[in-house]
Amino acid sequence: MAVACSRTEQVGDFRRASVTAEDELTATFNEFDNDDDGHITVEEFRQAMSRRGDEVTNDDLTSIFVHADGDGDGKINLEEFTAAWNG
Ligand SMILES: [Ca+2]
Ligand SMILES: [Ca+2]
Repeated sequence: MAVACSRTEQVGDFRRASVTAEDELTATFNEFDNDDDGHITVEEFRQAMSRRGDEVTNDDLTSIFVHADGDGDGKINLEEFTAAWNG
Protein backbone atom coordinates (compact mmCIF):
# COMPACT_ATOMS: atom_id res chain seq x y z
CA MET A 1 0.00 0.00 0.00
CA ALA A 2 2.85 2.38 0.82
CA VAL A 3 4.32 1.74 -2.59
CA ALA A 4 0.99 2.47 -4.28
CA CYS A 5 0.62 5.72 -2.34
CA SER A 6 4.05 7.09 -3.16
CA ARG A 7 3.54 6.03 -6.75
CA THR A 8 0.29 7.98 -6.91
CA GLU A 9 1.97 11.07 -5.53
CA GLN A 10 4.66 10.84 -8.17
CA VAL A 11 2.13 10.78 -10.95
CA GLY A 12 -0.20 13.24 -9.25
CA ASP A 13 1.04 16.26 -11.13
CA PHE A 14 -2.23 16.57 -13.00
CA ARG A 15 -3.77 17.68 -9.72
CA ARG A 16 -1.54 20.75 -9.68
CA ALA A 17 -3.94 22.57 -11.94
CA SER A 18 -5.87 25.01 -9.81
CA VAL A 19 -9.18 23.32 -10.41
CA THR A 20 -11.24 23.17 -7.29
CA ALA A 21 -14.71 24.38 -8.14
CA GLU A 22 -17.11 21.60 -8.95
CA ASP A 23 -18.12 23.04 -12.31
CA GLU A 24 -14.48 23.39 -13.33
CA LEU A 25 -13.91 19.81 -12.28
CA THR A 26 -16.86 18.75 -14.39
CA ALA A 27 -15.39 20.68 -17.32
CA THR A 28 -12.09 18.91 -16.80
CA PHE A 29 -13.87 15.57 -16.65
CA ASN A 30 -15.64 16.35 -19.91
CA GLU A 31 -12.31 17.32 -21.45
CA PHE A 32 -10.90 13.93 -20.46
CA ASP A 33 -14.06 12.06 -21.49
CA ASN A 34 -13.38 12.32 -25.18
CA ASP A 35 -16.45 10.44 -26.41
CA ASP A 36 -18.82 11.89 -23.78
CA ASP A 37 -20.05 8.52 -22.56
CA GLY A 38 -19.71 9.54 -18.92
CA HIS A 39 -16.61 7.45 -18.27
CA ILE A 40 -12.91 8.10 -18.70
CA THR A 41 -11.06 5.09 -20.03
CA VAL A 42 -7.34 4.49 -19.69
CA GLU A 43 -6.86 5.48 -23.32
CA GLU A 44 -8.90 8.67 -22.94
CA PHE A 45 -6.89 9.57 -19.86
CA ARG A 46 -3.62 9.01 -21.67
CA GLN A 47 -4.72 11.15 -24.61
CA ALA A 48 -5.98 13.95 -22.34
CA MET A 49 -2.72 14.04 -20.41
CA SER A 50 -0.83 14.08 -23.70
CA ARG A 51 -2.88 17.06 -24.89
CA ARG A 52 -1.89 18.80 -21.65
CA GLY A 53 1.75 18.11 -22.43
CA ASP A 54 2.16 15.36 -19.83
CA GLU A 55 3.17 11.95 -21.11
CA VAL A 56 2.24 9.16 -18.75
CA THR A 57 3.53 5.60 -18.81
CA ASN A 58 1.37 2.51 -18.63
CA ASP A 59 2.58 2.01 -15.07
CA ASP A 60 1.48 5.54 -14.21
CA LEU A 61 -1.92 4.94 -15.77
CA THR A 62 -2.33 1.68 -13.89
CA SER A 63 -1.47 3.42 -10.61
CA ILE A 64 -3.86 6.27 -11.30
CA PHE A 65 -6.70 3.94 -12.23
CA VAL A 66 -6.14 1.63 -9.28
CA HIS A 67 -6.29 4.72 -7.09
CA ALA A 68 -9.24 6.40 -8.78
CA ASP A 69 -11.42 3.53 -9.99
CA GLY A 70 -13.48 3.04 -6.86
CA ASP A 71 -15.88 0.40 -8.21
CA GLY A 72 -13.22 -1.43 -10.23
CA ASP A 73 -14.97 -1.35 -13.60
CA GLY A 74 -11.81 -0.12 -15.33
CA LYS A 75 -13.24 3.31 -16.07
CA ILE A 76 -13.53 6.53 -14.09
CA ASN A 77 -16.89 8.23 -13.76
CA LEU A 78 -17.42 11.81 -12.57
CA GLU A 79 -17.94 10.75 -8.96
CA GLU A 80 -14.70 8.76 -8.92
CA PHE A 81 -12.89 11.53 -10.78
CA THR A 82 -14.00 14.11 -8.22
CA ALA A 83 -12.99 11.88 -5.31
CA ALA A 84 -9.59 11.17 -6.86
CA TRP A 85 -8.94 14.80 -7.73
CA ASN A 86 -9.76 15.95 -4.23
CA GLY A 87 -7.37 13.33 -2.93
CA1 LIG B 1 -15.37 8.13 -22.50
CA1 LIG C 1 -15.19 3.05 -12.01
